[in-house]
Amino acid sequence: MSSQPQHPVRVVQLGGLMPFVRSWVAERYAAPALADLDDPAGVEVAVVGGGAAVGAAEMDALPDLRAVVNFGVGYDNVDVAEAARRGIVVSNTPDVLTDAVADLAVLLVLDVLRRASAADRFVRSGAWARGERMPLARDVRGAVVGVLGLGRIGSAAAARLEAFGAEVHYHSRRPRDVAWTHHVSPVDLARASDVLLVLVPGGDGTRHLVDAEVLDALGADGFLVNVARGSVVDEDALVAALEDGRIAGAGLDVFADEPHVPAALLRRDDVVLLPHVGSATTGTREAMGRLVLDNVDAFLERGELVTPVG
Ligand code: NAP
Ligand code: 8YV
Repeated sequence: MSSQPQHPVRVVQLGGLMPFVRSWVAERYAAPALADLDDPAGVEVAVVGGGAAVGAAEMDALPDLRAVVNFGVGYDNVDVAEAARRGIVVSNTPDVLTDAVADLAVLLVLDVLRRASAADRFVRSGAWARGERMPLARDVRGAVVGVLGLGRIGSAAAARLEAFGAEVHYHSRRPRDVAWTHHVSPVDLARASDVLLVLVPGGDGTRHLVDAEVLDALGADGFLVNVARGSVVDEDALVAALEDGRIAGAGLDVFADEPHVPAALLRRDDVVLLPHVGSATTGTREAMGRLVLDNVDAFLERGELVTPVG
């Protein structure tokens, strides 16, 4: 028997939505997964999660599609230009996750400087009990943190880090009206930084913005922290820089080919590796889910999105 609801289907689910979001969307709109859709006619809204790609092929499969509602502030998974050509609007989930992601960015900056994860491994391995000593770490106070992408999350992370006594520098294409020091390029920012904190959007415009030249400018005492998208960092260049001792270490929440992490990184004690958990708290993910529903409701009722991109 078909799982198809009896009334016209106006909303479908695409990609790796979290189970509770799947339930919310399924209950509220009787929205099936795309794979379970018998007839695409009349489907106006696609709710997408988990960074699942929405490009021409997905749009071709849904000829009446008018809105893509993305679970996540980053929407590099959606071909926005192709959507615009077809008159399809796109929304994301800004602001509601800013604090959680900024907290995680700070956590990684503190971890690479103070070596908390490495120290945890040190204790668990029995090294402490054997009388070995942890190497000394670095102070956060006085460290220059260079924020690459001073947007919502970058600004929130910068304010937190300032409270820890770090000195904030940044690069965004347009200087902001802030007291922090602006640099005209990622290389200039990296040269001035002890920690380069990456918080630009992903996508074609920022692909490998952090390349070998930027990593060399960061230098042998510098750390890279990436909470943005794996595509922003040239991962091969990062591995080479770590292996050659041309940078001191890295804290990474995102990777080029998630969930795959290069084996060369898994072996290293000078990197902190997290499984893309920037927004992964119950409260934040529920707030993102509610904003997704608000966007779908607004589109179905009035043809508008609450948080359109662009
Ligand atoms: P946002 O407010 O749009 O901030 C992005 C900033 O990047 C802006 O200040 C923008 O300033 C700058 N920027 C864009 N392109 C740039 C370029 N080519 N060179 C230099 N700067 C550039 O976005 P947000 O809400 O802070 O989110 C930032 C990103 O974080 C998201 O897009 C997403 O990829 C990532 N994120 C990750 C997680 C996670 O779980 N790890 C969670 C949430 C978000 P200008 O336009 O002036 O350059
Ligand atoms: C989510 C994110 O993990 O919002 C973003 O851009 O990267 C994270 O909050 C992801 O979008 C979940 O699909």
